[in-house]
This record gives sequence, C-alpha cells and structure tokens, in this order.
Amino acid sequence: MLHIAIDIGASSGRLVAGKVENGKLNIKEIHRFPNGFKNKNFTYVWEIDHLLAEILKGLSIVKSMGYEDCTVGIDTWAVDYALVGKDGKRLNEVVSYRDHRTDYSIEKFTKIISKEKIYEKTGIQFLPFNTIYQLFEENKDLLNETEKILMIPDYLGFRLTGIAAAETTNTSTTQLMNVKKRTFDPELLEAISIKTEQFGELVEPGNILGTLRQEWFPDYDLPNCTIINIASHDTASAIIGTPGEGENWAYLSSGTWSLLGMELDSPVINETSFKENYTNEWGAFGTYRFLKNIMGLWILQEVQRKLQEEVTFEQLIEEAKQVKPYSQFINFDDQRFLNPENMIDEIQSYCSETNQSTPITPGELAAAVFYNLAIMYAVAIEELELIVGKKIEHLHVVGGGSRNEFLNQLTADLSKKIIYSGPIEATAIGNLVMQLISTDKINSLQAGRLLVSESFDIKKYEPSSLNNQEVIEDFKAIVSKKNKKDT
Ligand code: ADP
Ligand code: LRH
Repeated sequence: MLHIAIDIGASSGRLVAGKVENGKLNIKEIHRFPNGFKNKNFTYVWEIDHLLAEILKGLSIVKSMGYEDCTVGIDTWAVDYALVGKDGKRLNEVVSYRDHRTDYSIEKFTKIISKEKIYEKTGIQFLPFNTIYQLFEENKDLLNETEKILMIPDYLGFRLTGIAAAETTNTSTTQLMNVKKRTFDPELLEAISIKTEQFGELVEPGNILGTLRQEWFPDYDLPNCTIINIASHDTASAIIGTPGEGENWAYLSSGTWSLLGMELDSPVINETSFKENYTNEWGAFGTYRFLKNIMGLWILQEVQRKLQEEVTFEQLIEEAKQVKPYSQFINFDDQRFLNPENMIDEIQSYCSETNQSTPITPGELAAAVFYNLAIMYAVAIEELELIVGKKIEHLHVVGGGSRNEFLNQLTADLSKKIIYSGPIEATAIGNLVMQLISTDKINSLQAGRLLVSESFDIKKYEPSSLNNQEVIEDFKAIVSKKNKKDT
C-alpha cells in the first residue's frame, strides 16, 4: 500500500509518497507548491481553496502513476482555523496568524483571565496569534453562525471527507485545552463565547478520519484514499520523524519557525517555564513537546523577499560566510519581527536604536540572521537543561533549515553540543510514520524513529574549541537593555 503525506508549511507544501521496502522507508516527492499569505482587503489571509486544489492535483498525479489505493495524512502549520456554517460552507477567509488583528490581544484578554491562570490550565506559551486570541477578535456574528471551527488540517480533511474532527496535537495549540483534563476548558471557551460542540470531535493521531469523496471532485481523476488522522500539527509530525534515541536529546525543527525543545512524557508547568514562555504542545502517544518558538528563518525569507535582486538561500549563506562574525546582536523574538512591512528596514532600525552598526548588503543581513539565531538556540538549550533538569547530549536539527550547514556549525559552536542534521523532510516522514503505525506496519514511535535513522542520511557536526561565552553575554546585555528601554 502506498502512503501519501500531505505536508503544508507556511512557505511551501508537498505531497510525499512513502513505502517500506527492504527494511527502509523510501520516499518520493510527488508534487510541491509554494505557500504564503496574501493581503486581501487589508487582512493577511491564506489561499485555502488554492491549497485544496494543489492537494487534488497531487493526488491525481498519484493516480496517474498507476496507484489505485493509498492512505493519506495531512499536516499543516498550527493555530489558524476556518469557520464552517450549517450548510458545510466556509464562512470566512482563513486569516493568517501573522495578521495584525491580534497584536494587542494578549493584554486585552488577560484582563478577563490572568496569564497565570491560562498557563496553569493549558501549559501553552503566550503567542499573540494563538487561536484563543484570534477567536477573541473574531467577528461575533460570524461566530454565531458557525457550526464548526476547524483547524487547517481538520478543515482540509473535512473538505475531502465531509467529516469534522479536532485532532489533538494541533488543537492543543489553540491554548483552549485543559492539559490535566485533556479536553476543552469550559472557562476559557466561555470567555470567548464559544461552545465545545462548535469544534469537531477530539481525535488522537492514529485513527481513520474517513474516505476521500471522489464524486465531489469530478474534474480530477483520483485514487481511492483513506484519510488517516496523523499528528496534524506539522511540528508534531516533524518530531515523530526526528531520529532521537534515549532521553537526552533535544530537537530544533527548523523552517519558517525554529522550534527548539525536548519530548517529554508529562508537561512541565512551573514559574520558570511560565516566565521563559515555554510551551507544552501535545504530541502523539501522550507525549508533550516542551519547546520554545524562536522566530526562525522567516526573517531570512522576508529579507530575501525585500532584496532588490533575486538571491538564492545558497548565495545568501555563501555571502554571510564572508562577513565579520557577530557584528550585531538582535533579539529576533521581539514582536516587531513577526510581520513588519519591510524586514530589512526593521532590522536596520533595531540596530540603530541599539547603537550598533547597520547590516546593509545581502550577506551582512544574512549573517546578522544566522549569528543571532545560533545565539538564540544556544540560550534556549541552556534554559531547557535548567528547566527540564536533564543534560542534553545532542541536538537534532530537522526541516528545510537543516540544509544550512553554516548555521548548523554555528549552532554546534555556540551551544557546545553535537548536532545531527536531517532528515530535511522530517515532517512528511513523521506524517508517513504515523500512517505506518496506524496500518500496523510498525508498532511504536521508537520503531518509527529507528526506521528513520536507518533510512536517511544524518550528518554530524562537532562543536569547535572556541570559547563563545562572551558573545552570548554580549547578546544578553544588549537585549535586556533594549527590553528595559522599550517598557
Ligand atoms: P516550512 O515548513 O515552515 O515552510 P521548510 O521546512 O520548508 O519550512 O524550510 C524552509 C527553509 O529552508 C527556508 O526558510 C530556508 O531558510 C531553508 N532552505 C531552503 N532551501 C535551502 C537551501 N538550498 N540551502 C539552505 N537552506 C535552505
Ligand atoms: C510551524 C508552526 C509552529 C507554530 C506556528 C504557527 O509551522 O506550526 O509550530 O507555532 O507554525
């Protein structure tokens, strides 16, 4: 049986076919397409119908390759949703989490329920765009008409099968789930005037969602597809596809975002995790991803988009290598970098506000991104060890960002940890692993990870002997001075 992972990240989507042959997972990319939000009537929205069309196009390629039957899993980015009316039709544009409607929502909402109480209940980090704040700002008339609020992968699954579910790994990022009771929290729902029934039925990864309704898509020649509820939050799938072994490893899922953390059996909710804004997102098999969102390679994507001429990631990396190291210290987690009008201007303003030199050339801008991200990774690793109380022996870097060997080496040098990079397509692979488990081809997460490590090339980076503690201290000093000035 062929398995198809539909994996849609903020910057691109792909359909990846997978099969176990001779004890290895072989994968093949069937279809790839760009993704991104668009400005429509002054709101940033995703082109969701276009994404559905790309999925159907990809599935018809599967059929044209001679496959009549397959299983399918869908994962996408988290927190965003579609509102569906009684007739099953979508009521709204799907607003992107980078839209500015929630810029001040945490402050407003936490006047109703305190930050401490929300964190105690959910264990989820405070990000301005969490679903709870988006729904808080949502048009109330639309919400009254809403039959179902569906997270993006659930909505795409609903469009393909007609079945409305709320898959738990993605639903946990709403910041509406009570982590102890593992269900929606009534007090949080009440504060945004939403009823539990407005969400789909909660489902754990591993079950079947339904079958593809081919008759709804007469323009496409499609195979018979059984849609499986995999871990539909892309980061949850990425960590399933990360070949960690034992307990002393951390991960960095590196793409549009940098998600750095550890997989735990139970959530960690205490004063330090609250203060440092660590999250406990739900994983498959009762695991928790204790992690931090770091602004990630989004910064580079936006720099690249705003440059006068077209420059590839490879060129940016080569040019960054020629630049004097650590020329500026920039806290890219500052909310100003979430979706500024012009990322280059924003970086330059930050540097002049902090009396630092200004990166100007593409290489200088890319270097500022890489050196500071590597510092931020090292700081997060230090915090993680402290909060979780475990020594991290190595860091697995997966996702598109793991192709960046320069950044991988910098991360090793600054964190003083051994880095293993790859697989690049860990998310699609994690999606496939859940399909293999749910169709009884393998029997556990551990077996899945072993299969991943035996099937894909993993590269090792050793930390250099340079003492980089000083740059980390310089970074912290500039950031704390700037934060004080801003408050
Ligand atoms: P997402 O799933 O969030 O859309 P990906 O996992 O696809 O993100 O990773 C996208 C990132 O991968 C880009 O922002 C870029 O930094 C990095 N990347 C892509 N191609 C290359 C390359 N050839 N060399 C180095 N980095 C790359
Ligand atoms: C990564 C991701 C991340 C979320 C963000 C919205 O694609 O799913 O885990 O915090 O997007």
